[in-house]
Amino acid sequence: MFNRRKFIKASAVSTAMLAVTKTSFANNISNVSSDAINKPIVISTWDFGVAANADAWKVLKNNGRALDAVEQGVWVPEADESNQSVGYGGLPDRDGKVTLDACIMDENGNIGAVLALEHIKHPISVARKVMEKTPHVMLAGDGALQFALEQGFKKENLLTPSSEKAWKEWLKEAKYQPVMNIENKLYDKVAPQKLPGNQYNHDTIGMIAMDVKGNLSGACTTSGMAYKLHGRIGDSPIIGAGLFIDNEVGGATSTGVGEEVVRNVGSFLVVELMRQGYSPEEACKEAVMRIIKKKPETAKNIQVGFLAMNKKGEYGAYAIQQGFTFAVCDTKKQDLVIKGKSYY
Ligand code: SD4
Repeated sequence: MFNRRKFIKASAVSTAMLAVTKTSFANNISNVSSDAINKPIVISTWDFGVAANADAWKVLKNNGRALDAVEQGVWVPEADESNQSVGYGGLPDRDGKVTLDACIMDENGNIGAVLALEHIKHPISVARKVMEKTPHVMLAGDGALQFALEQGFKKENLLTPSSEKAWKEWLKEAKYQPVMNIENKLYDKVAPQKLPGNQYNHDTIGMIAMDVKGNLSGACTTSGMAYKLHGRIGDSPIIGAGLFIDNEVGGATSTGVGEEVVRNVGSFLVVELMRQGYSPEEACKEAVMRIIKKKPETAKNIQVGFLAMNKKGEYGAYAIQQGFTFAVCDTKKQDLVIKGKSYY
């Protein structure tokens, strides 16, 4: 039988424990002199994060705001036609439509997101407009497009000839089988970007920056899983799943099969674990372990990676499969690419 007294006792203990661990990170931070904090700094997912960080850095090094840095930074892969997983040139859904997901979060907990937005090259900027110009936090589909056009964004065809070709190739078998282990199997032999479009069907840019004032912001933008059902949304535009920022603690972002990230509210989990004193890498690892524990069979064949940074400017990552990389740019090094650790 359920013993209420025991339960009250147990929850009191765990709340107390939480309170202890919770204060530990905050104390940690207040004990660190501002000089010891690694700032400004920007980190982002995958190798293509190097070019994105470089543009974010232009803002950060001029004492700009982290929010402007992440928006400017992720513009780079969004506009890059050869990047088939973000923005213009992204691989389409199974109906041949390029639908984009993006979200942004600032140091004050302000958020904006667009879901399944078509025809707009820079969904991250539409997400920012949602945040700044509307009483809402998310706009989807036609409504998001209508809003973007009203805000002066240009309507464009985002399906490039090479993505269209890859889609037509895919239609021959029309098998939805995300190639999650590209990096795992081929990382050392072929840069993922060089793979034919029909094999290269995921990767997203998630970016977290801390400016000279020590404020954090993040952005996440993607064309989502290639050949998804029309209207499918992954983790990337969902605050708490694909991105989360808490200016007292740190920020986290994710890449990979969004369904599993959403199921575990991944990025929020990573930030909360850092609040309890986990290092960024430990927090990312624990979030990955939740995914594996919940769906061990699924996890064997998919990739999910988390990337995080805390208020000291320490960063770390962890993924299910090998091959997850992230890029770092700070006062010491501007083009660092790090191979994240992984479970398999
Ligand atoms: C999604 N998380 O739509 C995105 C895709 C991705 O690496 O990141 N792939 O589920």
